[in-house]
Amino acid sequence: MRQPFSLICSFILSITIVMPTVASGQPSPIDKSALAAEVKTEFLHAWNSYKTYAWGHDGLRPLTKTPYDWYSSPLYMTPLDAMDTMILMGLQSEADSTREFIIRNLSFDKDMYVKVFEINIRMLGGLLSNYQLTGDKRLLTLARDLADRLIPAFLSPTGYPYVEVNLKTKAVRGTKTNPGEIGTLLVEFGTLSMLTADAKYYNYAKHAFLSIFEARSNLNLVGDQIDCESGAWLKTDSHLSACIDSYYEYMVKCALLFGDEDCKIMWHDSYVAINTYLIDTTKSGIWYGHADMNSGKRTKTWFGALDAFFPAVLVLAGDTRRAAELQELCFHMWKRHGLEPEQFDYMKNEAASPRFFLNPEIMESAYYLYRKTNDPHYLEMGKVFLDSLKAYCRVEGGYAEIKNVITKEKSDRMESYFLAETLKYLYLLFAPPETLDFDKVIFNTEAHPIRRTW
Ligand code: DMJ
Repeated sequence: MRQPFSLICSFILSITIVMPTVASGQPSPIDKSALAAEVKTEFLHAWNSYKTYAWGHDGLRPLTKTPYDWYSSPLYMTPLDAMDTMILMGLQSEADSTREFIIRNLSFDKDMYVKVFEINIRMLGGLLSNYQLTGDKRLLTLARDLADRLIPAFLSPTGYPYVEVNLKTKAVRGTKTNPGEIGTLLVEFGTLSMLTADAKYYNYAKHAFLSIFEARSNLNLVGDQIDCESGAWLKTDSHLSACIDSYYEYMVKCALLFGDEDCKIMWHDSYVAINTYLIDTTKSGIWYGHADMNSGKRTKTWFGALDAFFPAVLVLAGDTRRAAELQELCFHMWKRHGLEPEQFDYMKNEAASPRFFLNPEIMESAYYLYRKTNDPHYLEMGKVFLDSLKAYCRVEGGYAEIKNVITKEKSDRMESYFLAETLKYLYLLFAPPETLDFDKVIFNTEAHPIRRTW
């Protein structure tokens, strides 16, 4: 087993400057309990829409009011992903009946290929978190069964998991992977090891994580596509966005959750590289852009909805000042079009990819910053996010993604993470702090809180 947990508060890196708590001293004009109740109402709108139009399936298409499944047979992704949000919101009987449904119906004994990354963060993370919240051992049994079926994915020549694995036959496919998919397994697999006293889960995920870190360039950067059989980099663009984002997130989180010293070192080296090559000081502020992993040359002046996870990670890593500065830029990106785009060109001050997938990251960062600083500014920010979501994404059949943040044209999908993450973080931002002890949990990248009970 790994080293004992080291003090969360002591995880402040030498290169960071910690900002003192900054409460304005002025009474907040924001009515937190009314806003928490409003978020809960919106959660129920989305959840009841799923129940009415898509029950028994993975997700809801809110415009046509029809269900969708990821694979040939449903894995009940929305109910499993949403269950711990219900618990935190005090929707106990809803959570209990959802849990019974999952336990009675969910089986992983299915001859179908699934995406290792997505199934890990949504389903394994959801099962573990709900096990910890309820003590229902049947959830841990399901979690272990799922992890055992995912393990064949790790049996590549490099130790990087294949993209997909067949849950029944153990066959694998998909060799083009990325640091995000390789490095976002240890919170869940490591937790399973701790809860079952079986080190193999930790070891597979840790080996993959260390191996991809070892494939970094001389500049300590990673690219955004790599072959899991040859180990060759296929794309060398380096950034904080999709395909890399949670690779960095899990360095910090695993250092805190498991006291893993390797993860702490990986983060330290990576953060220096990020602040050397990705950081971009512009007239509008200090952004993080794209650079080539080998030359360090700027490739794009893009930052996007997914990159907005980074302030939250910086709060955890102890760099609250940088987190607060970056969150202001994220907020600017949101306000520019009234919703944040998938990609924002910060030099042109406009959307580079105008889609919006109901993403949670910017709310997650607002929540972390509010818990850390107690500054009501983050509550005001949260209210803007909630108002925009209601104005542009709410439809009769739930909440819809947006094709174009400029025209606000909608698209027919509501991902399970809208219930697992987006509305959870918004709720936690406004809810009383005792709803969840922020200092005692680590959220996986799908917002499933994990408590260090070992
Ligand atoms: C979620 O599935 C997870 O947060 C993941 O890490 C990347 N982002 C999506 C939602 O934006």
